[in-house]
Amino acid sequence: MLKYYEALADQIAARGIDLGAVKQKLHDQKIELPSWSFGNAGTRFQVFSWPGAARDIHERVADAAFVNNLTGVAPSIAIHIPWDKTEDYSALKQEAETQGISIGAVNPNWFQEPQYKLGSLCSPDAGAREEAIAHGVECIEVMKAVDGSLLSVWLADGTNYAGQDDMRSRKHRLEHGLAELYKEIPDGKRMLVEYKFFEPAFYSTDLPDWGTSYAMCLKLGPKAEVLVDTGHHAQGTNIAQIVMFLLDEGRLGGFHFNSRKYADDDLIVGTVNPLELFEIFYELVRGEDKAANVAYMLDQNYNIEAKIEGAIISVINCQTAYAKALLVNRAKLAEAQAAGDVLGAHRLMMEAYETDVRPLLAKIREEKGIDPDPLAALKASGYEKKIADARGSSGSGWA
Ligand code: LRH
Ligand code: MN
Repeated sequence: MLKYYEALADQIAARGIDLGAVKQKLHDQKIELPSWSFGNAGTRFQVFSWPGAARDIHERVADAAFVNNLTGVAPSIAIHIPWDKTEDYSALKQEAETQGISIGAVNPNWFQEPQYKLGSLCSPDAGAREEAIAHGVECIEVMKAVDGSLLSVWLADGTNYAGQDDMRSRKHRLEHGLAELYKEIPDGKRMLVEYKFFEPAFYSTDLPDWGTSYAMCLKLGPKAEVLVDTGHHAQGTNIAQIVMFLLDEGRLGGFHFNSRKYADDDLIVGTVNPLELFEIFYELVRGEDKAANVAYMLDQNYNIEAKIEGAIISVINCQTAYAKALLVNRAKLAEAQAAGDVLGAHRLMMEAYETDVRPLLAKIREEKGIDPDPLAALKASGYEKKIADARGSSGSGWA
C-alpha cells in the first residue's frame, strides 16, 4: 500500500486539504481495547472456546499490548470488575506499563450478582441498592489504584412487565445512587453514563437513551458525561446527530464502538455500516473544538472469530473512518451548505468517504516505526499459535 501513498498525497493536496495536519491527528489517535474481548465469549445460546483465549487479566493485558505494538494507536485497556479483579491494582498498572500500555476505564458489573435480579441502583430492594453503591465505590478505588481517569457506568436495570415496578420511584433511586457515586469521583476524573434501549430488560430500561443519560449528567455535575455505545440504539437512530448534540453541549464523554445489524450484536466496528461510522467520526472532526477528552473505546466480543485479528481489524476500521472524516474539505462543504447546494454538499462528504485511505494509514505506521500492514505482521509474528500452545482453549469467558 505504501507505493500508492505519493499519489494519494497529491490527490489530497489537490483537494486543498492540509495533509500534515491530517497525519498529525492520525498519529495521535487512541483506541482503548476492552479486556473482556480477549476471553471466550458468545451468546445465550453458546460460548465457543477459542485456542489461546485469554484466561485472566494478565493474559488480557498481554494481548492488548500486542495489539498496540502492531497498530501503534491502542495504548490502553479497559477493565471490568470483578472479571478483572486482582489483589494488587498498582502492580497491575506497572505490569501494563512495562508492556507499553495503561489501564483505562474501570467498568463496574451490576448485572451478574443474584441480588441484582430486580435491578441494582434502581432495585426496589434497599439492600441491593446499598450493595450496588458499595460496588461502585469499590470500583472508584480501583480507578484511583490503577491511576485511571474514567468510571464507566452501565446499568442493566429495568423491568420486564408493565406494573412490575414504579418507574418514577426507580428514576429517583437511580438519581440517588448515581449521586452517591458522583461525590466519590476525584477532581480531574470522570463518570461516564452509558445508556441502552433494551436487554436484559424487555419492558423498561432505567437508562434507555441518550436524553435520559444527558439529563442525569446535568443533574450530577460537570464530571459526569454521556457514553455512546454504537450498539445501544433503536433501529434507524441517527447516532451522528446524537454525537453532534452531546459534543456541542460539552457532555460527550466517550464511545463503546462496535457494529450491530439487529440488536446489541457487539460485532466488529465498521463491518455492518461503515458509512455510519464515517458520519460519526465526521461529527467528531467537525466538533474537534469540543472533542479533546472524548474516550474512544471498543466494546465487542469475538464469538466465532479470531480475537487478536478481530481487535486489529477493529482498530484499523476506526483509523479508516477517522482518516476519511479528516479528508472532508470543510471549507468547501460549508460553502455548499450555505448555498443550499444539497447534492454538492453530499458529494463532498462522499468524495472523502470513497477515498481509499489505506496508503495513508500505511504511511502513518511506517512513520511510527511499525509494519505498515498489521495483519501481515500478525501472521508473521506467530503470536496466535504461541498463545494457543501456551493457553489451550479453556479461556474463561464473561458468560
Ligand atoms: C452492555 C455493555 C456494557 C458493558 C457490557 C460488556 O451491553 O455494552 O458497556 O459493561 O456491554
Ligand atoms: Mn458498552
